[in-house]
Amino acid sequence: MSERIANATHRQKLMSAEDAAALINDGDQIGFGGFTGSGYPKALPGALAKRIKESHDRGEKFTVNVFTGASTAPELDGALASVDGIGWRMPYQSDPQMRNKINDGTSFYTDIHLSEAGMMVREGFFGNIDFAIIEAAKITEDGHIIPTSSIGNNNVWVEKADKVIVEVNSWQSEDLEGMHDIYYGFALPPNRVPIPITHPGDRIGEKYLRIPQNKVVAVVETSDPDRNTPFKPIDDDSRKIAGYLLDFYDNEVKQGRMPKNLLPLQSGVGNIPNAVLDGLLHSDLEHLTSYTEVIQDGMIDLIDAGKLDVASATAFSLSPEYAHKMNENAAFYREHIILRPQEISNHPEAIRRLGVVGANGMIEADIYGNVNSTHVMGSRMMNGIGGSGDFTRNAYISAFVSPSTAKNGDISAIVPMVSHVDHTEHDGMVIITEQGIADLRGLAPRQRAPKIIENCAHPDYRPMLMDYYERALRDCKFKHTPHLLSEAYSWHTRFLETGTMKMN
Ligand code: 0RQ
Repeated sequence: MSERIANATHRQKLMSAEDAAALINDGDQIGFGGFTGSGYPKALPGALAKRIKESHDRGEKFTVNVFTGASTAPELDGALASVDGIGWRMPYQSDPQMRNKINDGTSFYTDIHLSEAGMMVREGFFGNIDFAIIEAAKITEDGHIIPTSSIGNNNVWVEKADKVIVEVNSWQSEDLEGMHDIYYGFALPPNRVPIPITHPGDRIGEKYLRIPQNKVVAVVETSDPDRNTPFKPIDDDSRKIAGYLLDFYDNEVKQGRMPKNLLPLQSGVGNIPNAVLDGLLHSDLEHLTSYTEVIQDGMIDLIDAGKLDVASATAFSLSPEYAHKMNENAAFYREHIILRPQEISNHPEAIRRLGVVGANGMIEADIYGNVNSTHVMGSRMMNGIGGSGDFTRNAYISAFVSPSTAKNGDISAIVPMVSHVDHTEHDGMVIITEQGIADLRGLAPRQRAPKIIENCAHPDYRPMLMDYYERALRDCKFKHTPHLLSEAYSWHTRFLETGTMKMN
Protein backbone atom coordinates (compact mmCIF):
# COMPACT_ATOMS: atom_id res chain seq x y z
CA MET A 1 0.00 0.00 0.00
CA SER A 2 1.27 3.43 -0.91
CA GLU A 3 3.09 5.45 1.72
CA ARG A 4 1.19 8.41 0.26
CA ILE A 5 -1.69 7.42 2.56
CA ALA A 6 0.21 7.85 5.80
CA ASN A 7 -2.81 8.39 8.02
CA ALA A 8 -4.17 5.23 9.66
CA THR A 9 -7.87 6.23 9.64
CA HIS A 10 -7.78 7.13 5.97
CA ARG A 11 -5.92 3.91 5.17
CA GLN A 12 -8.85 1.91 6.50
CA LYS A 13 -11.05 3.51 3.85
CA LEU A 14 -8.88 2.40 0.94
CA MET A 15 -10.91 0.63 -1.76
CA SER A 16 -11.09 0.18 -5.51
CA ALA A 17 -12.57 2.86 -7.76
CA GLU A 18 -15.36 0.41 -8.65
CA ASP A 19 -16.33 -0.09 -5.00
CA ALA A 20 -16.24 3.66 -4.41
CA ALA A 21 -18.37 4.31 -7.52
CA ALA A 22 -20.95 1.87 -6.19
CA LEU A 23 -21.71 4.39 -3.42
CA ILE A 24 -23.03 6.89 -5.98
CA ASN A 25 -26.68 6.94 -7.03
CA ASP A 26 -28.85 8.27 -9.82
CA GLY A 27 -29.50 11.99 -9.41
CA ASP A 28 -26.54 12.63 -7.12
CA GLN A 29 -24.87 16.03 -7.29
CA ILE A 30 -21.10 15.62 -7.39
CA GLY A 31 -18.42 18.26 -6.90
CA PHE A 32 -15.40 16.95 -8.81
CA GLY A 33 -11.90 18.35 -8.57
CA GLY A 34 -10.35 19.57 -11.80
CA PHE A 35 -9.43 22.77 -13.56
CA THR A 36 -8.18 23.11 -17.16
CA GLY A 37 -7.01 19.54 -17.38
CA SER A 38 -5.27 19.51 -13.99
CA GLY A 39 -5.94 17.84 -10.68
CA TYR A 40 -9.13 16.02 -11.67
CA PRO A 41 -9.86 12.55 -10.25
CA LYS A 42 -8.51 9.94 -12.66
CA ALA A 43 -10.24 6.69 -11.66
CA LEU A 44 -13.66 7.40 -10.16
CA PRO A 45 -15.26 9.03 -13.21
CA GLY A 46 -14.42 6.04 -15.42
CA ALA A 47 -15.70 3.57 -12.82
CA LEU A 48 -18.87 5.64 -12.43
CA ALA A 49 -19.34 5.80 -16.22
CA LYS A 50 -19.17 2.01 -16.33
CA ARG A 51 -21.79 1.74 -13.60
CA ILE A 52 -24.03 4.22 -15.42
CA LYS A 53 -23.65 2.34 -18.69
CA GLU A 54 -24.62 -0.95 -17.00
CA SER A 55 -27.71 0.72 -15.52
CA HIS A 56 -28.69 2.13 -18.90
CA ASP A 57 -28.23 -1.32 -20.46
CA ARG A 58 -30.70 -2.66 -17.90
CA GLY A 59 -33.12 0.09 -18.94
CA GLU A 60 -32.65 2.09 -15.72
CA LYS A 61 -32.28 5.85 -15.53
CA PHE A 62 -28.92 7.02 -14.15
CA THR A 63 -27.45 10.47 -14.52
CA VAL A 64 -25.47 12.67 -12.17
CA ASN A 65 -25.08 16.44 -11.93
CA VAL A 66 -21.47 17.46 -12.37
CA PHE A 67 -19.86 20.44 -10.66
CA THR A 68 -16.18 21.16 -11.25
CA GLY A 69 -13.65 23.94 -11.06
CA ALA A 70 -13.43 24.32 -14.83
CA SER A 71 -12.68 21.98 -17.75
CA THR A 72 -11.34 18.52 -16.93
CA ALA A 73 -10.19 15.83 -19.37
CA PRO A 74 -11.47 12.89 -21.42
CA GLU A 75 -11.21 10.70 -18.29
CA LEU A 76 -13.87 12.80 -16.53
CA ASP A 77 -16.09 14.86 -18.85
CA GLY A 78 -15.45 12.55 -21.78
CA ALA A 79 -16.08 9.31 -19.87
CA LEU A 80 -19.32 10.48 -18.26
CA ALA A 81 -20.65 12.31 -21.32
CA SER A 82 -20.02 9.37 -23.65
CA VAL A 83 -22.46 7.22 -21.63
CA ASP A 84 -25.07 10.01 -21.42
CA GLY A 85 -24.31 10.12 -17.72
CA ILE A 86 -24.41 13.88 -17.16
CA GLY A 87 -27.85 15.36 -16.59
CA TRP A 88 -26.58 18.83 -15.76
CA ARG A 89 -23.15 20.43 -15.69
CA MET A 90 -21.51 23.61 -14.40
CA PRO A 91 -19.47 25.92 -14.61
CA TYR A 92 -17.04 25.39 -17.57
CA GLN A 93 -16.08 22.59 -19.98
CA SER A 94 -14.06 22.10 -23.11
CA ASP A 95 -14.23 18.37 -23.78
CA PRO A 96 -15.49 17.53 -27.30
CA GLN A 97 -17.88 14.79 -26.10
CA MET A 98 -19.27 16.97 -23.33
CA ARG A 99 -19.70 19.82 -25.78
CA ASN A 100 -21.61 17.56 -28.19
CA LYS A 101 -23.98 16.40 -25.45
CA ILE A 102 -24.68 19.99 -24.49
CA ASN A 103 -25.30 21.00 -28.08
CA ASP A 104 -27.46 17.99 -28.98
CA GLY A 105 -29.68 18.62 -25.96
CA THR A 106 -28.68 15.57 -23.87
CA SER A 107 -27.15 17.56 -20.99
CA PHE A 108 -28.10 20.86 -19.44
CA TYR A 109 -25.22 23.29 -18.95
CA THR A 110 -25.20 26.29 -16.64
CA ASP A 111 -22.37 28.52 -17.78
CA ILE A 112 -21.35 30.89 -14.98
CA HIS A 113 -18.44 33.06 -13.93
CA LEU A 114 -15.77 30.89 -12.33
CA SER A 115 -15.44 33.16 -9.31
CA GLU A 116 -19.13 32.67 -8.58
CA ALA A 117 -19.52 28.91 -8.95
CA GLY A 118 -18.34 27.94 -5.47
CA MET A 119 -19.90 30.99 -3.90
CA MET A 120 -23.33 30.10 -5.25
CA VAL A 121 -23.01 26.55 -3.96
CA ARG A 122 -22.14 27.94 -0.52
CA GLU A 123 -25.17 30.16 -0.79
CA GLY A 124 -27.34 27.10 -1.39
CA PHE A 125 -28.43 28.22 -4.85
CA PHE A 126 -27.75 24.79 -6.39
CA GLY A 127 -29.15 22.59 -3.63
CA ASN A 128 -27.36 19.88 -1.72
CA ILE A 129 -24.01 18.41 -2.80
CA ASP A 130 -23.97 14.65 -2.25
CA PHE A 131 -20.34 13.86 -3.05
CA ALA A 132 -17.01 15.62 -3.37
CA ILE A 133 -14.51 13.60 -5.41
CA ILE A 134 -11.11 15.18 -5.32
CA GLU A 135 -7.45 14.38 -5.92
CA ALA A 136 -4.66 14.57 -3.33
CA ALA A 137 -0.89 14.21 -3.65
CA LYS A 138 -0.66 12.75 -0.16
CA ILE A 139 -2.52 12.25 3.09
CA THR A 140 0.05 12.92 5.80
CA GLU A 141 0.36 10.90 8.99
CA ASP A 142 -1.59 13.50 10.93
CA GLY A 143 -4.34 13.52 8.29
CA HIS A 144 -3.42 16.66 6.29
CA ILE A 145 -4.48 16.56 2.66
CA ILE A 146 -1.87 17.89 0.22
CA PRO A 147 -3.71 19.05 -2.90
CA THR A 148 -2.39 18.51 -6.43
CA SER A 149 -2.16 20.56 -9.63
CA SER A 150 -5.37 22.52 -9.14
CA ILE A 151 -7.47 23.80 -6.27
CA GLY A 152 -10.46 25.08 -8.21
CA ASN A 153 -13.55 24.65 -6.03
CA ASN A 154 -12.25 21.67 -4.03
CA ASN A 155 -12.41 23.60 -0.77
CA VAL A 156 -16.08 24.32 -1.37
CA TRP A 157 -16.97 20.82 -2.52
CA VAL A 158 -15.44 19.12 0.54
CA GLU A 159 -17.01 21.68 2.85
CA LYS A 160 -20.51 21.38 1.40
CA ALA A 161 -20.67 17.71 0.35
CA ASP A 162 -22.23 15.05 2.56
CA LYS A 163 -19.54 12.53 1.61
CA VAL A 164 -16.00 12.82 0.27
CA ILE A 165 -13.96 10.44 -1.89
CA VAL A 166 -10.24 11.14 -2.11
CA GLU A 167 -8.05 9.85 -4.91
CA VAL A 168 -4.39 9.81 -3.87
CA ASN A 169 -2.33 10.12 -7.03
CA SER A 170 1.31 9.05 -6.87
CA TRP A 171 2.04 10.77 -10.23
CA GLN A 172 1.63 14.15 -8.54
CA SER A 173 4.72 15.54 -6.85
CA GLU A 174 4.84 15.46 -3.05
CA ASP A 175 6.86 18.66 -3.31
CA LEU A 176 3.67 20.50 -4.20
CA GLU A 177 3.29 20.68 -0.40
CA GLY A 178 3.45 24.36 0.45
CA MET A 179 2.50 25.70 -2.99
CA HIS A 180 -1.19 25.95 -2.10
CA ASP A 181 -2.86 28.70 -0.12
CA ILE A 182 -6.39 27.84 0.91
CA TYR A 183 -8.34 30.70 2.38
CA TYR A 184 -10.84 29.90 5.10
CA GLY A 185 -12.19 33.37 5.78
CA PHE A 186 -15.38 33.14 3.72
CA ALA A 187 -18.71 33.87 5.30
CA LEU A 188 -22.19 34.39 3.96
CA PRO A 189 -23.66 37.90 3.78
CA PRO A 190 -24.09 39.98 5.89
CA ASN A 191 -20.95 38.70 7.61
CA ARG A 192 -18.39 38.98 4.80
CA VAL A 193 -15.05 40.65 5.47
CA PRO A 194 -12.40 42.06 3.09
CA ILE A 195 -10.10 39.53 1.45
CA PRO A 196 -6.64 40.52 2.70
CA ILE A 197 -4.72 40.36 -0.58
CA THR A 198 -2.75 43.45 -1.57
CA HIS A 199 0.00 41.74 -3.60
CA PRO A 200 -0.15 38.68 -5.91
CA GLY A 201 2.33 36.90 -3.63
CA ASP A 202 0.36 37.32 -0.40
CA ARG A 203 -0.40 34.12 1.45
CA ILE A 204 -3.64 34.41 3.38
CA GLY A 205 -4.63 30.82 4.05
CA GLU A 206 -3.45 27.29 4.80
CA LYS A 207 -1.22 24.81 2.98
CA TYR A 208 -3.63 21.90 3.34
CA LEU A 209 -7.17 21.17 2.38
CA ARG A 210 -9.38 20.76 5.44
CA ILE A 211 -11.60 17.70 5.11
CA PRO A 212 -13.67 16.57 8.08
CA GLN A 213 -12.47 13.00 8.54
CA ASN A 214 -15.93 11.64 9.20
CA LYS A 215 -17.04 12.71 5.72
CA VAL A 216 -14.42 10.62 3.93
CA VAL A 217 -16.13 7.44 2.75
CA ALA A 218 -13.46 6.14 0.38
CA VAL A 219 -9.80 6.57 -0.49
CA VAL A 220 -8.62 5.35 -3.89
CA GLU A 221 -5.07 5.06 -5.20
CA THR A 222 -4.17 6.26 -8.70
CA SER A 223 -1.00 7.00 -10.68
CA ASP A 224 -2.15 8.54 -13.97
CA PRO A 225 -0.85 11.88 -15.24
CA ASP A 226 -2.87 15.00 -15.85
CA ARG A 227 -3.85 15.03 -19.49
CA ASN A 228 -3.10 18.41 -21.00
CA THR A 229 -2.73 19.07 -24.68
CA PRO A 230 0.60 20.43 -25.92
CA PHE A 231 0.56 23.97 -27.30
CA LYS A 232 0.89 24.42 -31.02
CA PRO A 233 4.03 26.24 -32.19
CA ILE A 234 3.44 29.99 -32.15
CA ASP A 235 2.11 31.10 -35.55
CA ASP A 236 2.64 34.46 -37.28
CA ASP A 237 -0.79 35.86 -36.41
CA SER A 238 -0.41 35.03 -32.71
CA ARG A 239 3.01 36.66 -32.72
CA LYS A 240 1.60 39.79 -34.37
CA ILE A 241 -1.26 40.00 -31.87
CA ALA A 242 1.17 39.55 -28.98
CA GLY A 243 3.36 42.28 -30.48
CA TYR A 244 0.47 44.78 -30.58
CA LEU A 245 -0.45 43.98 -26.99
CA LEU A 246 3.12 44.38 -25.72
CA ASP A 247 3.56 47.67 -27.61
CA PHE A 248 0.34 48.84 -26.04
CA TYR A 249 1.64 47.97 -22.54
CA ASP A 250 4.90 49.72 -23.37
CA ASN A 251 3.01 52.87 -24.29
CA GLU A 252 0.98 52.68 -21.06
CA VAL A 253 4.29 52.65 -19.16
CA LYS A 254 5.56 55.64 -21.19
CA GLN A 255 2.33 57.52 -20.48
CA GLY A 256 2.81 56.89 -16.75
CA ARG A 257 -0.30 54.74 -16.48
CA MET A 258 1.54 51.55 -15.56
CA PRO A 259 4.74 50.93 -13.60
CA LYS A 260 7.86 49.75 -15.41
CA ASN A 261 7.32 46.13 -14.38
CA LEU A 262 3.68 46.42 -15.54
CA LEU A 263 0.83 45.33 -13.25
CA PRO A 264 -0.13 41.75 -12.35
CA LEU A 265 -0.87 39.95 -15.60
CA GLN A 266 -3.80 37.69 -16.38
CA SER A 267 -3.98 35.70 -19.55
CA GLY A 268 -6.54 33.28 -20.86
CA VAL A 269 -5.45 29.86 -22.04
CA GLY A 270 -4.51 29.21 -25.65
CA ASN A 271 -1.97 29.98 -28.28
CA ILE A 272 -2.23 33.77 -28.38
CA PRO A 273 -1.74 34.14 -24.61
CA ASN A 274 1.23 31.80 -24.90
CA ALA A 275 2.66 34.03 -27.64
CA VAL A 276 2.23 37.03 -25.31
CA LEU A 277 4.18 35.21 -22.60
CA ASP A 278 6.86 34.35 -25.14
CA GLY A 279 7.00 38.03 -26.14
CA LEU A 280 7.51 38.98 -22.48
CA LEU A 281 10.31 36.43 -22.26
CA HIS A 282 12.15 38.17 -25.09
CA SER A 283 11.52 41.68 -23.76
CA ASP A 284 13.71 43.55 -21.29
CA LEU A 285 10.91 43.65 -18.70
CA GLU A 286 11.78 42.40 -15.22
CA HIS A 287 10.11 41.69 -11.87
CA LEU A 288 6.83 40.84 -13.52
CA THR A 289 3.98 39.42 -11.46
CA SER A 290 0.89 37.49 -12.42
CA TYR A 291 -2.54 37.23 -10.79
CA THR A 292 -4.35 34.84 -13.05
CA GLU A 293 -6.29 31.62 -13.31
CA VAL A 294 -3.87 29.15 -14.83
CA ILE A 295 -0.12 28.68 -14.99
CA GLN A 296 0.89 27.93 -18.58
CA ASP A 297 4.20 26.86 -20.10
CA GLY A 298 5.17 30.45 -20.90
CA MET A 299 5.00 31.41 -17.23
CA ILE A 300 7.35 28.60 -16.29
CA ASP A 301 9.81 29.95 -18.88
CA LEU A 302 9.48 33.44 -17.37
CA ILE A 303 10.16 32.07 -13.89
CA ASP A 304 13.17 30.11 -15.18
CA ALA A 305 14.51 33.28 -16.83
CA GLY A 306 14.18 35.18 -13.53
CA LYS A 307 11.68 37.62 -15.06
CA LEU A 308 8.50 36.59 -13.24
CA ASP A 309 8.79 37.02 -9.48
CA VAL A 310 5.50 35.45 -8.51
CA ALA A 311 2.47 33.91 -10.18
CA SER A 312 -0.83 33.39 -8.39
CA ALA A 313 -3.41 31.07 -9.97
CA THR A 314 -5.76 28.21 -9.17
CA ALA A 315 -4.35 25.53 -11.52
CA PHE A 316 -1.67 24.47 -13.94
CA SER A 317 -2.44 24.20 -17.61
CA LEU A 318 0.89 22.75 -18.68
CA SER A 319 1.89 20.70 -21.71
CA PRO A 320 3.08 17.16 -20.87
CA GLU A 321 6.71 18.26 -21.14
CA TYR A 322 6.21 21.16 -18.71
CA ALA A 323 4.07 19.07 -16.36
CA HIS A 324 7.00 16.68 -16.13
CA LYS A 325 9.34 19.58 -15.43
CA MET A 326 6.97 20.80 -12.69
CA ASN A 327 6.94 17.36 -11.10
CA GLU A 328 10.74 17.24 -11.06
CA ASN A 329 11.17 20.77 -9.70
CA ALA A 330 8.07 21.57 -7.65
CA ALA A 331 10.24 22.44 -4.62
CA PHE A 332 11.76 25.28 -6.66
CA TYR A 333 8.56 26.46 -8.34
CA ARG A 334 6.61 26.61 -5.07
CA GLU A 335 8.80 29.60 -4.15
CA HIS A 336 7.29 31.47 -7.11
CA ILE A 337 3.83 29.99 -7.58
CA ILE A 338 0.76 30.08 -5.35
CA LEU A 339 -2.29 27.96 -6.12
CA ARG A 340 -5.47 29.32 -4.54
CA PRO A 341 -9.16 28.44 -4.60
CA GLN A 342 -10.76 29.88 -7.74
CA GLU A 343 -13.05 32.02 -5.60
CA ILE A 344 -9.83 33.89 -4.66
CA SER A 345 -7.81 33.66 -7.90
CA ASN A 346 -10.78 35.14 -9.75
CA HIS A 347 -12.27 37.31 -7.05
CA PRO A 348 -13.45 40.68 -8.39
CA GLU A 349 -12.26 42.41 -5.20
CA ALA A 350 -8.69 41.16 -5.56
CA ILE A 351 -8.58 41.75 -9.34
CA ARG A 352 -9.79 45.33 -8.96
CA ARG A 353 -7.50 46.11 -6.02
CA LEU A 354 -4.37 44.71 -7.63
CA GLY A 355 -5.06 46.43 -10.97
CA VAL A 356 -4.76 43.22 -12.95
CA VAL A 357 -4.07 43.60 -16.67
CA GLY A 358 -6.12 40.99 -18.55
CA ALA A 359 -6.13 39.50 -22.03
CA ASN A 360 -8.64 36.88 -23.15
CA GLY A 361 -9.70 35.16 -26.34
CA MET A 362 -13.04 35.74 -28.05
CA ILE A 363 -15.23 34.21 -30.71
CA GLU A 364 -16.45 37.50 -32.13
CA ALA A 365 -16.80 41.19 -31.34
CA ASP A 366 -19.17 43.64 -32.89
CA ILE A 367 -18.51 47.07 -34.30
CA TYR A 368 -19.40 48.66 -30.96
CA GLY A 369 -17.21 46.44 -28.80
CA ASN A 370 -19.62 43.85 -27.42
CA VAL A 371 -17.90 40.46 -27.18
CA ASN A 372 -19.11 36.90 -27.61
CA SER A 373 -16.78 34.34 -25.98
CA THR A 374 -19.01 31.31 -25.91
CA HIS A 375 -21.54 30.72 -28.70
CA VAL A 376 -20.78 29.94 -32.33
CA MET A 377 -23.54 31.44 -34.53
CA GLY A 378 -25.54 32.37 -31.45
CA SER A 379 -26.48 28.83 -30.42
CA ARG A 380 -23.61 26.35 -30.38
CA MET A 381 -21.78 26.33 -27.06
CA MET A 382 -18.02 26.29 -27.35
CA ASN A 383 -16.52 26.16 -23.84
CA GLY A 384 -18.12 28.68 -21.53
CA ILE A 385 -17.39 32.12 -20.13
CA GLY A 386 -14.83 30.69 -17.73
CA GLY A 387 -12.92 33.38 -15.93
CA SER A 388 -13.03 35.85 -18.79
CA GLY A 389 -15.89 37.82 -17.24
CA ASP A 390 -14.34 37.88 -13.77
CA PHE A 391 -11.24 39.49 -15.20
CA THR A 392 -12.70 41.59 -18.00
CA ARG A 393 -15.11 43.55 -15.87
CA ASN A 394 -12.71 44.11 -13.00
CA ALA A 395 -9.29 44.48 -14.60
CA TYR A 396 -7.30 47.70 -14.84
CA ILE A 397 -7.02 47.05 -18.55
CA SER A 398 -9.08 44.37 -20.33
CA ALA A 399 -8.09 43.25 -23.80
CA PHE A 400 -9.68 40.76 -26.18
CA VAL A 401 -7.41 38.99 -28.63
CA SER A 402 -8.40 36.92 -31.67
CA PRO A 403 -7.56 36.24 -35.28
CA SER A 404 -9.76 38.50 -37.45
CA THR A 405 -11.30 35.50 -39.23
CA ALA A 406 -12.11 31.86 -38.50
CA LYS A 407 -12.73 28.78 -40.65
CA ASN A 408 -10.39 29.65 -43.51
CA GLY A 409 -11.68 33.18 -43.76
CA ASP A 410 -15.37 32.28 -44.10
CA ILE A 411 -16.20 33.80 -40.73
CA SER A 412 -15.36 37.34 -39.70
CA ALA A 413 -14.55 37.77 -36.01
CA ILE A 414 -15.80 41.35 -36.32
CA VAL A 415 -19.52 41.41 -37.07
CA PRO A 416 -22.31 44.01 -37.13
CA MET A 417 -23.89 42.61 -33.96
CA VAL A 418 -22.60 39.74 -31.82
CA SER A 419 -24.84 36.68 -31.96
CA HIS A 420 -24.52 36.21 -28.18
CA VAL A 421 -23.09 38.63 -25.66
CA ASP A 422 -20.80 37.67 -22.79
CA HIS A 423 -18.91 40.93 -22.31
CA THR A 424 -20.76 44.11 -23.03
CA GLU A 425 -19.30 47.25 -24.58
CA HIS A 426 -19.04 48.55 -21.00
CA ASP A 427 -16.48 45.92 -20.00
CA GLY A 428 -13.78 45.40 -22.65
CA MET A 429 -11.30 48.19 -23.34
CA VAL A 430 -9.05 46.99 -26.12
CA ILE A 431 -9.61 44.67 -29.10
CA ILE A 432 -6.66 43.17 -30.95
CA THR A 433 -6.47 41.03 -34.07
CA GLU A 434 -3.55 40.32 -36.39
CA GLN A 435 -4.75 43.38 -38.35
CA GLY A 436 -4.17 45.79 -35.49
CA ILE A 437 -5.43 47.21 -32.22
CA ALA A 438 -8.45 49.30 -31.28
CA ASP A 439 -8.10 51.14 -27.97
CA LEU A 440 -11.72 51.82 -27.03
CA ARG A 441 -11.18 53.53 -23.71
CA GLY A 442 -13.30 56.62 -23.38
CA LEU A 443 -14.86 56.26 -26.81
CA ALA A 444 -18.59 56.52 -27.54
CA PRO A 445 -20.19 53.90 -29.82
CA ARG A 446 -19.93 56.06 -32.99
CA GLN A 447 -16.26 56.71 -32.23
CA ARG A 448 -15.65 53.00 -31.67
CA ALA A 449 -17.18 51.54 -34.81
CA PRO A 450 -14.85 53.09 -37.43
CA LYS A 451 -11.84 52.31 -35.24
CA ILE A 452 -12.73 48.64 -34.76
CA ILE A 453 -13.55 48.23 -38.46
CA GLU A 454 -10.41 50.02 -39.72
CA ASN A 455 -7.96 48.56 -37.20
CA CYS A 456 -9.23 45.05 -36.45
CA ALA A 457 -11.43 43.69 -39.25
CA HIS A 458 -9.92 41.59 -42.03
CA PRO A 459 -9.61 43.52 -45.34
CA ASP A 460 -12.06 41.04 -46.96
CA TYR A 461 -14.76 42.20 -44.56
CA ARG A 462 -13.80 45.82 -43.94
CA PRO A 463 -15.80 47.37 -46.81
CA MET A 464 -18.88 45.29 -45.93
CA LEU A 465 -18.70 46.39 -42.30
CA MET A 466 -18.18 50.03 -43.26
CA ASP A 467 -21.12 49.81 -45.64
CA TYR A 468 -23.32 48.39 -42.86
CA TYR A 469 -22.19 51.06 -40.40
CA GLU A 470 -22.66 53.96 -42.81
CA ARG A 471 -26.14 52.82 -43.81
CA ALA A 472 -27.05 52.28 -40.16
CA LEU A 473 -25.82 55.78 -39.39
CA ARG A 474 -27.89 57.18 -42.26
CA ASP A 475 -31.10 55.18 -41.84
CA CYS A 476 -31.39 54.46 -38.13
CA LYS A 477 -33.50 57.06 -36.40
CA PHE A 478 -31.41 57.10 -33.25
CA LYS A 479 -27.75 57.93 -33.61
CA HIS A 480 -26.21 56.72 -30.35
CA THR A 481 -25.67 53.08 -31.39
CA PRO A 482 -26.97 52.95 -34.97
CA HIS A 483 -28.16 49.54 -36.14
CA LEU A 484 -30.26 48.09 -38.94
CA LEU A 485 -32.03 45.49 -36.86
CA SER A 486 -33.42 43.60 -39.84
CA GLU A 487 -29.86 43.16 -41.14
CA ALA A 488 -27.79 42.93 -37.97
CA TYR A 489 -27.66 39.12 -37.99
CA SER A 490 -27.57 38.70 -41.76
CA TRP A 491 -23.87 37.80 -41.62
CA HIS A 492 -24.59 34.85 -39.34
CA THR A 493 -27.62 33.67 -41.30
CA ARG A 494 -25.64 33.96 -44.53
CA PHE A 495 -22.94 31.72 -43.05
CA LEU A 496 -25.53 29.17 -41.89
CA GLU A 497 -27.16 29.15 -45.33
CA THR A 498 -24.13 29.36 -47.61
CA GLY A 499 -21.10 28.38 -45.51
CA THR A 500 -19.52 31.82 -45.69
CA MET A 501 -20.15 35.31 -44.37
CA LYS A 502 -18.82 36.68 -47.66
CA MET A 503 -21.26 37.94 -50.30
CA ASN A 504 -20.95 35.93 -53.48
O1 0RQ B 1 -12.07 26.01 -33.87
O2 0RQ B 1 -10.98 24.20 -32.66
O3 0RQ B 1 -12.40 23.73 -34.64
O4 0RQ B 1 -10.19 24.88 -34.92
O5 0RQ B 1 -12.97 28.33 -32.12
O6 0RQ B 1 -10.41 29.29 -31.67
O7 0RQ B 1 -8.84 30.99 -32.56
O8 0RQ B 1 -7.95 28.73 -31.73
O9 0RQ B 1 -8.82 30.52 -30.18
O10 0RQ B 1 -8.36 28.60 -28.56
O11 0RQ B 1 -8.21 31.05 -27.91
O12 0RQ B 1 -10.41 29.97 -28.34
C1 0RQ B 1 -13.18 32.17 -27.27
C2 0RQ B 1 -13.18 29.72 -27.62
C3 0RQ B 1 -11.21 31.11 -28.34
C4 0RQ B 1 -11.62 30.75 -25.90
C5 0RQ B 1 -12.33 30.94 -27.28
C6 0RQ B 1 -13.23 28.57 -33.51
C7 0RQ B 1 -11.88 28.35 -34.17
C8 0RQ B 1 -11.38 27.15 -33.40
C9 0RQ B 1 -10.80 28.08 -31.11
P1 0RQ B 1 -11.36 24.58 -34.04
P2 0RQ B 1 -8.93 29.85 -31.60
P3 0RQ B 1 -8.85 29.99 -28.69
C10 0RQ B 1 -9.27 31.79 -18.82
C11 0RQ B 1 -10.22 32.65 -19.62
C12 0RQ B 1 -13.80 31.77 -22.90
C13 0RQ B 1 -13.14 31.37 -21.63
C14 0RQ B 1 -11.99 32.25 -21.23
C15 0RQ B 1 -12.62 30.60 -24.75
C16 0RQ B 1 -11.88 27.43 -32.00
O13 0RQ B 1 -10.78 31.83 -25.67
O14 0RQ B 1 -13.14 29.54 -24.51
O15 0RQ B 1 -11.64 33.22 -21.88
N1 0RQ B 1 -12.88 31.73 -24.03
N2 0RQ B 1 -11.36 31.91 -20.13
O16 0RQ B 1 -12.03 28.11 -35.53
C17 0RQ B 1 -16.85 30.16 -35.38
C18 0RQ B 1 -16.05 32.27 -34.81
C19 0RQ B 1 -14.91 31.65 -34.23
C20 0RQ B 1 -14.86 30.26 -34.26
C21 0RQ B 1 -13.08 31.06 -33.27
N3 0RQ B 1 -16.18 33.59 -34.83
N4 0RQ B 1 -16.99 31.48 -35.35
N5 0RQ B 1 -15.82 29.50 -34.83
N6 0RQ B 1 -13.70 29.93 -33.67
N7 0RQ B 1 -13.80 32.12 -33.62
C22 0RQ B 1 -9.37 30.29 -18.91
C23 0RQ B 1 -10.54 29.71 -18.19
O17 0RQ B 1 -11.49 30.34 -17.92
C24 0RQ B 1 -10.54 28.31 -17.76
